[in-house]
Parts: sequence; structure tokens; C-alpha cells
Amino acid sequence: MRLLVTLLLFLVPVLGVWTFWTAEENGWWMPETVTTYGPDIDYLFYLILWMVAFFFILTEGLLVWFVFKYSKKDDTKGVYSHGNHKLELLWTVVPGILLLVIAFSQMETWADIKYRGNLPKTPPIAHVWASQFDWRVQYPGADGEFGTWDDVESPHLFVVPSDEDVVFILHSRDVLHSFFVPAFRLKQDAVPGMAIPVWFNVDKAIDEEGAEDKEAIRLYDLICTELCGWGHYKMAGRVEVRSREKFDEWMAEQEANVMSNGKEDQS
Ligand SMILES: [Cu+2]
Repeated sequence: MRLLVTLLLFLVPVLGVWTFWTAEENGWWMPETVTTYGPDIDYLFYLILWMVAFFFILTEGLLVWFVFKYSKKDDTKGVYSHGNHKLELLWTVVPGILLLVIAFSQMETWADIKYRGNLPKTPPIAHVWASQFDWRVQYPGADGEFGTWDDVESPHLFVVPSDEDVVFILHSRDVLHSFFVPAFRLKQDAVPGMAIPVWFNVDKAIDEEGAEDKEAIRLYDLICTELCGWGHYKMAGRVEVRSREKFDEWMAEQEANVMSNGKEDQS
């Protein structure tokens, strides 16, 4: 019985590690990143993951060992201990140092992605509106100005050009939402009453299936990652990445649609 309980407990770290080890081949892992800053985020992710993995295995190993060791029937009296100063110092200082390592390693990446001062100096391509439970993308239209009659609105689909800095302004119409494109390694809360500038640059030509083709139109999942109400689970959109040329084609088509006022023939 003692061995059985220990073995059952031992399954927790084994299954835990196995899940991560095989996640990629089982398709449970993140998609390959396609943005310029994606590799920096991945570096931080793996740095933290390895730290967590090390201490997970260590503490679970100790736990399993102690369960086995001290579950033995024994008539001797228990030992009363009043803490261990050295041990307490150790488990305070080590996490402290690790937290500092994480804090300093992420500073540059965070500044690069989030600081307003580091925002690319290109005008915003669109305003993205999050609301319960959808995404709406507003482009300025032919006159290049937002909030005018010829604005182009694209529900659920955010079309952007590749190989250049894309800046957009993120809003929420109601509650907190969060704009998350896993393949971009980009996550940003949408906060009611705030207009938050966000940027990315897709410089790798891989689609969701890992196919590489510069000329192809690539689609990436856009999901809401803030629990925002009963329909949160279905608040999904797509980001469509096209070459600059194909992006301009698409935009011209949308602008023509707005101009045509529903009529096919514009001549
Ligand atoms: Cu949402």
C-alpha cells in the first residue's frame, strides 16, 4: 500500500514532465513565431520554463521521497522542529535571485515591445475594436482619415502587410478584453476608455501549418484571452498577412466596395 501510494504520487511529476516533453509532437505547443520580436519572447519563455521545470522536478522528487520514507510504520516519537534558519535563508535568497534574473532579462524586450517611445514611427494602419464578443477592424479608407464616411470596416478579419512595422490602436467598447495572436507572441489588454497603440512586424513567411511561402496569404488565429463574459470562448478572429502588393490590392477592393454604395457597376 505504501509503495502504491508513493507510485501514484510519483505519476504526478512524471505525467507533468511527459506532457511538456511531448507537447510539440502532439500539437499542444505554441505555433512557430513569425514576428521580429517573437524569438525574444520565446527566449524568456524557455528561460522561465527551465527554471520552473528544475524546481518542479526537485520539489516533487523530495515530496515523493518523503511520502515513501515517513509513511513507514514506526513507534518512535516524532521530532518537533522549530524551523531552520539556514534553510529559510536559502529558500528566500534563491527565489529572490531568480526573480531578479527574470526581471533584468526581460527589461529590453518589454521596452522594445511596450514602451510608447519605442513605437515605430509609422501612422496606425487601423483601429481594432473589441466588444462582447467580436473583433472589428476599422481602416481609414481612401481619404486616409479615421472616423470619416469612407472608413473600411472588417469584422473578425485583420488584414496586414508583411515585412513592415504595423501599428494599430486597440480599444474596447464594453469590458476588458485581450488581443492575443499566439504566432506573433503578442498579447495586449483592451481597456474600456483607453486607446492603446500596439505594434508588430511579421517577417517570417510561415502559416499555421508551417508552410513557407512569401507570396501566399497567411492566416493566424486571433483570440480574446481575457474572460469577458459568457461568449468569451467564441471571441475569435483572424489576422491575415499579405505581401504589401496584395495588401494594397485588398484595400483597394474594400475601398471600392464602400464607394460603390452596394452597386456593382461604378462607371
Ligand atoms: Cu473578449
